[in-house]
Amino acid sequence: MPRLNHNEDYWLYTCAYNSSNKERKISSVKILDSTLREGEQSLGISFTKRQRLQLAWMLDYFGVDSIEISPVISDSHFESLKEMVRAGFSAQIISHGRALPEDIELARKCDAEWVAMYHSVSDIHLKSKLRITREQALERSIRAVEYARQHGLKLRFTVEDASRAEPSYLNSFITEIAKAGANRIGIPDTVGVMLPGGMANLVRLARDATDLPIDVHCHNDLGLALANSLAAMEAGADQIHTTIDGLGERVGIASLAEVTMVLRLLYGVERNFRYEMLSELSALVANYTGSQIPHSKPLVGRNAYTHKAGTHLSAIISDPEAYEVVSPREVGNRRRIVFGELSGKNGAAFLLRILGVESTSEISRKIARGLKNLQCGDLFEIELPESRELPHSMSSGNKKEEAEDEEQAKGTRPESLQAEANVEQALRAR
Ligand code: HCA
Ligand code: CU
Repeated sequence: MPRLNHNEDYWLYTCAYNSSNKERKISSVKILDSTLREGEQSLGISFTKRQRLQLAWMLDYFGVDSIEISPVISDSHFESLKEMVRAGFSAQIISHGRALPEDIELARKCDAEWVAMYHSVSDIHLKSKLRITREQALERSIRAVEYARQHGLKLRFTVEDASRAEPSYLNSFITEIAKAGANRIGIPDTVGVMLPGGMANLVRLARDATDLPIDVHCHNDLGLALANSLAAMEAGADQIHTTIDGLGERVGIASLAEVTMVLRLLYGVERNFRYEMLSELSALVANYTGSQIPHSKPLVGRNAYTHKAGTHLSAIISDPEAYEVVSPREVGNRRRIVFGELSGKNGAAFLLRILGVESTSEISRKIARGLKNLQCGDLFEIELPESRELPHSMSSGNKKEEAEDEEQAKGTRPESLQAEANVEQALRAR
């Protein structure tokens, strides 16, 4: 039967490769989930009040730091926010709206403590969407910030379309907004056009303008939302925006599952999230909206733990870690094995074994050949039970690094340092 014990030495070189270029060590980062705001901007996604509350309850239980919703959209959203505030969640409830007194008033009517307001700062938005000047945009924004502060609210100010804004205007806009009393600055890549390095530059620009904590909100138009969110975090953003399955306007933003698991696995950030709820959260959204979780979604999709090619099957059967970096159970997903044309001798042998049939190498070879000759592609799949634990962390950073430092000081674990030295040497030799 499968050997299911995790062997940390598998990850030594992965840790070493990943650690060599990190801009800074990350010890903690917050998650704001915007499924109920940005997520509802996805085509075909619209929740009832009851569904919003159930999702909020589950997101809170999962452990996100903040949950965002806009009371401006409809009465039902307004009522949802009201009830979410009343529910006394551990997560901060954020009332999202425009930088306008009337939107702030709605937040107040719901007794929200925190508002998020956004205003465009790029010339294209000012000209084509709002038809106002840069000066008018700043003036209007400062007025909204002061209004919220005068009414005792805490606030995040998001500089919409920052990734297309003129830098000196962006810098002075953020400086003035901070002076006016904002508590956080949100840096979005509204149209998803930043490269990771570009996103880091934007965050640095914001940090030059203010000491306020920074949120990052990356759209996925070119498939870079996750990479850009991480780059922004490495450059100093302390809160990442996510949605379940990366839902959102057009093709959405970074996904909750991917961001939280990368933080744990590759950065060693231990946040005690209930990762095992990730698949259930996806399934709930799919169920509420009648849509399907895309099969190819990392971690929560049906294909995330489906193994097919013969060489993969034989490896998975003897040790799942050969092709899985997080066990399916850890994210509430299931492992599946596909039998058919590509199963090969080892797959055939495994099939016979689970059917209780004694097999020889000759028989399994014949079955493998028979499956191939059928030319029917995939014939059927089965779920394969598993009981493997998630590796503590594949990161050489933070806690793990401290532990290793301690062990190193005691002279007991030089392997990871040796691995890093090997990687650095190989890189230098190029
Ligand atoms: C929008 C804009 C926004 C705001 C992000 C934020 C964006 O959908 O209206 O408030 O952090 O992507 O810029 O979602
Ligand atoms: Cu957005």
